[in-house]
Amino acid sequence: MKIIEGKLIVTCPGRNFVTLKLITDEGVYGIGDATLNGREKAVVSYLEDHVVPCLIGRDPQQIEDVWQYLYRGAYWRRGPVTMTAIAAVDMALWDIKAKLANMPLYQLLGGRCRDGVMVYGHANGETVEETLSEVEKYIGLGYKAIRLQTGVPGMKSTYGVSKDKMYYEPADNELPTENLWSTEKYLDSLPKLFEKARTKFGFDHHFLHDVHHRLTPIEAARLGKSLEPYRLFWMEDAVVADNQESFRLIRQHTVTPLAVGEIFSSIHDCRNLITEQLIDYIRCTVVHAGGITHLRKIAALADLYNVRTGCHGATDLSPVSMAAALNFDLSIPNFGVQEYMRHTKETDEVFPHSYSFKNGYLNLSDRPGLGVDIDEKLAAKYPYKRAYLPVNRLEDGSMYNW
Ligand code: EZ4
Ligand code: CO
Repeated sequence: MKIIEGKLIVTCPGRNFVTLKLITDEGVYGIGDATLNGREKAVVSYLEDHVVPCLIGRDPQQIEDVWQYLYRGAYWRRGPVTMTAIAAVDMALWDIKAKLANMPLYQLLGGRCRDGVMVYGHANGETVEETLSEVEKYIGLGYKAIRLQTGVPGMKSTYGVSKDKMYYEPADNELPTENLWSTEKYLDSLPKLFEKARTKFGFDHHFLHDVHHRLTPIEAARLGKSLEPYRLFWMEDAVVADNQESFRLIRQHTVTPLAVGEIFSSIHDCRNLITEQLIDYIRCTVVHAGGITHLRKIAALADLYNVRTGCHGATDLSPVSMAAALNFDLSIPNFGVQEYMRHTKETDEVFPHSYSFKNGYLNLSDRPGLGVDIDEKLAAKYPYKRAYLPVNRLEDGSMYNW
């Protein structure tokens, strides 16, 4: 069996997505997500110009060997563009293998470890009251876990807090918009949100919060401590993890569980975080961390150190990534939670999929493969539109913490 074609499909049904379709000489094909928010075309070129030519004529069944060939063979290792490109190939190959086996992928990965995948949704509002009424909506929809974000009083806009609710999209402009940030105002206001949320809703639901890398280690330590009475499921991306040692300092001061990893592209980005038990949840995703093959290695390492997974799942991860993530989540022992932001109707139509939400859990049907497809004709109706994530500045105009 041979790979005879690799097609890149770029579409923007509300936001940009890049998809790789690998076609075999036997007619079976597989798809993989290759979306890297704000740097989409770099991955398109990496795949089209440098990877697809190396794949033509190769046996699509040799998933591990193809992975090693692309990772080691390039000489240049790691980095988000490379690892997203490898991830797309890897997803497409697993899709092909599971279709050949006539099984949903999670069966090939060892079968179900659980009945469904607990997901968390995003409740965000400009004020505490607005956030609380969003929490109420998510509870009404059956969610067991909810991420709470709220505007910082005195700040005009806050990253992670948007006007659109169910389909929140952070890449909001052709050039980066600029947000102002005040650590002092944030540290003062956030605990009040959780105090009110616990008073109103009690302790039956998991509450999460994303700091979006905006603090220094000692500030993060203080925040974790001040949130302890509200028993968060996790505090996410408290600091940038370029320096993995930063988490040691946070860990010394607080028992609020810590999650990080949505921007990591390799096991080496989190090796110390995991082996020194500095975090509780690792958030690497299938699309940005080298695909299912590499993510399974990260999860296996994490399992040895009581670290559970909590894969990134914002709207810039296409339904192809979501389907791949769910197959992974169902089949590993140390799954924790899966982020789930709903895609727009237009996106769901471009990517028909077999997963569905019920009572706080996502589940997959027994459709063979990843359980997701792409409607190329429909995709062609939505041309690429440049869109970037915002940047943050402190009130004096500088960019420092992040
Ligand atoms: O900033 O997906 O946990 N979710 C997040 C997201 C990310 C975007 C970046 O592409 O932090 O909002
Ligand atoms: Co995040």
